[in-house]
Amino acid sequence: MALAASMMLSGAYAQVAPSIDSLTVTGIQDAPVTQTILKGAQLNQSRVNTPNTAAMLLNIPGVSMYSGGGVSGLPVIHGLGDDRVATNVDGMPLLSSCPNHMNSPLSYISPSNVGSIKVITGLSPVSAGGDSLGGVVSVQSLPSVFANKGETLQQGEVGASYSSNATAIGGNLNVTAATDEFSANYTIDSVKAGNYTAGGNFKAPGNGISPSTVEASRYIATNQQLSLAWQKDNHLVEFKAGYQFIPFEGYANQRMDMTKNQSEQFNLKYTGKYDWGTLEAQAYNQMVNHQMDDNTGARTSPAMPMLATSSTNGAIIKGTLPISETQLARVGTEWQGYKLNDWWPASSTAPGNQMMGPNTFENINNGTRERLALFGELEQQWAKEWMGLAGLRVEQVGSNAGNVQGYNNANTVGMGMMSMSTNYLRDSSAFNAQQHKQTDYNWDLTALTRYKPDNTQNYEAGYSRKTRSPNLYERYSWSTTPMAAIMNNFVGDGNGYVGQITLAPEVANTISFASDWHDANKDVWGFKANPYYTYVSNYIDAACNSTCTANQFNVLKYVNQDAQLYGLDLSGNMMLGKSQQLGRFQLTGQGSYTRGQNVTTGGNLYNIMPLNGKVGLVQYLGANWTNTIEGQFVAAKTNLNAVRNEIATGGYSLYNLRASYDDKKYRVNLGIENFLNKLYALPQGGAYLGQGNTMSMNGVPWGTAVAGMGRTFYVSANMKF
Ligand SMILES: [Cu+2]
Repeated sequence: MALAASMMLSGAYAQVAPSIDSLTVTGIQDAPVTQTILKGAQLNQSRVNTPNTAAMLLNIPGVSMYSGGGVSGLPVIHGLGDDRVATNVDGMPLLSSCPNHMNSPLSYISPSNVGSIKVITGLSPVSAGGDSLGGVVSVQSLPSVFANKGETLQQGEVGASYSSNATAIGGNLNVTAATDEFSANYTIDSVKAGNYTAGGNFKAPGNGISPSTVEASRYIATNQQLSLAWQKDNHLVEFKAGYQFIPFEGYANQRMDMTKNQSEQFNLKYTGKYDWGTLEAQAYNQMVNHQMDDNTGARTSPAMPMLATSSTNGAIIKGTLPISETQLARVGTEWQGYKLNDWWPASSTAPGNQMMGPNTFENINNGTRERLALFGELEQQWAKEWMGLAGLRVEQVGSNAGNVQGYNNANTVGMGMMSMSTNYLRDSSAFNAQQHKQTDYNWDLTALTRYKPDNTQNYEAGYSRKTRSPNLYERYSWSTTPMAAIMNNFVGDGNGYVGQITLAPEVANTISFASDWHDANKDVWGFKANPYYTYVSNYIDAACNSTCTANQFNVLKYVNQDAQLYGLDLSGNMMLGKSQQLGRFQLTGQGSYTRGQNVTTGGNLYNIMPLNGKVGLVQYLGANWTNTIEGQFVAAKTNLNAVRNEIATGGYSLYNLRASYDDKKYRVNLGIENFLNKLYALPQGGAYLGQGNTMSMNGVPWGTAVAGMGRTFYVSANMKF
């Protein structure tokens, strides 16, 4: 890095011309009231002290995160998480290729390579994505930079970070060479951390190893990207090749750790501006090679290799057409073809162990999921203060999978008193006898209106219908034997899951009202409120598979039921005053309440973030310093999902201190998170399974939630050159 930096430093500073990456269309431009765009200084603040891109969204009201691995969070918006959120990176709606959803879409981009983040928490237009239920998370990598006409430029950025808890270290480098027409960029980001320690004494059952250590939380990850871009007049062509290598990532709420994840990505995009509007055309490919095992770290179960490979190919064509001064149309089509194999080779470490041999266990064999979508939407300015948006999206989702087999073609292993039932033959025969091919015809609709009487207030109200087809694991996981079923789990609750081929798509009907009040220049005060209600028909929840026991882990099956979610997001900021010596002071606050209920059973939905809020006091000192004292307050989680034996978590408050210096060339951040070293359980962190015999369904006692990180001191520095 130092060598590259010194080489680049010899290059002359050049003026950076803005790229036409963000081509805007003349005519009406109106953003959703619940849309948050993180860029510039705000984006830089959000990437401090995290290697996890999903965690960058946590200051947005209504957004929370299912945590698992250290770099692979899954965003949750208004109680709907994981596949239910339309998540894309540089326009690619990637999928998790793992029975535990370890390799989440946002794990393929490191925070240092994020150029901007757009999140819509409320009503989202159909053009923003399909095959999901509501919110949208759209992450763009750093935009291509071009030189001024007739000039060349070389520039870059180098950074390093350290966090005391878990001794997390990271480094990143970004170099660009460009002319006015051509731009080449390379980025690399590497992170490494040990197991973190909880605040206070985290006493997990059987934890004689090291109290307060959260086992299976260490990780090592590297993401690299090479970007080439060419622009001429009103045309921009971008090619991005990404490579990820994760040799290890622990999962404290799963029975397995990731022992390898390797991904190659290719993304080719064209953006052109024409007399009639803007054309975007994109094609992408991702190949994933994923491995897990459970005899790692503090786990005592025998080795059980689990492998998955996938390929994703996709194409998107979108047109934005200003029809008149007051009308704007968007039309587009999307295709995605996804292939998945998930198999578990016979385990060699337990000779004679017929539970796991002599065959290869086929979890998903030649799974395919193919989406084809068409959408059209119209924005119209009715009057100076009023605009309306209406859009329709139709989507066909076809899924299929081949026949399967268990570790052996029998229903029991062992003999006599030692005989144990696996039902491998019974379950695989029943699965193979069914028709596997399923085709869903889905349609989405968004209709809303916005009212902006003046430049201090903005309102939005409307309705959306969104549809998500079941993923391959929800449809094609087939084995009911606990040892196999517990490996199919992407909610981190410790239970085993069995799929159901005939599951219907989930349909969410949402009504939402959003308001935004602020002073005319948005620099003194602001206040936002967003109440919402969603009814989900055929919500994919879980039911007991055969017999279930309270306060234990059980085998469950996916079922269609009905659900409702409602809640309220509030956020605000206010300038408190300024002085010559102490700078300006701002008070910021946000709060979110979400309630999720299963209408069919009358119970609660799983993993709903309890009432929570943040209050911050921010000091802007001079042109470059920003200092923050923040309090984070979370209520106890008492609305628990009964069928999953969801573990209750207590209420807590955390306090953080942050300081950052940012000028054109240097950026330095330091601070202390959780400075009172509070011991707390993560409300959406799942059941603690980081140690012990995790291969046995109740080999680890039920009842401990994964603890959050204790006090950590962090420092990071970046330099542009
Ligand atoms: Cu995995």
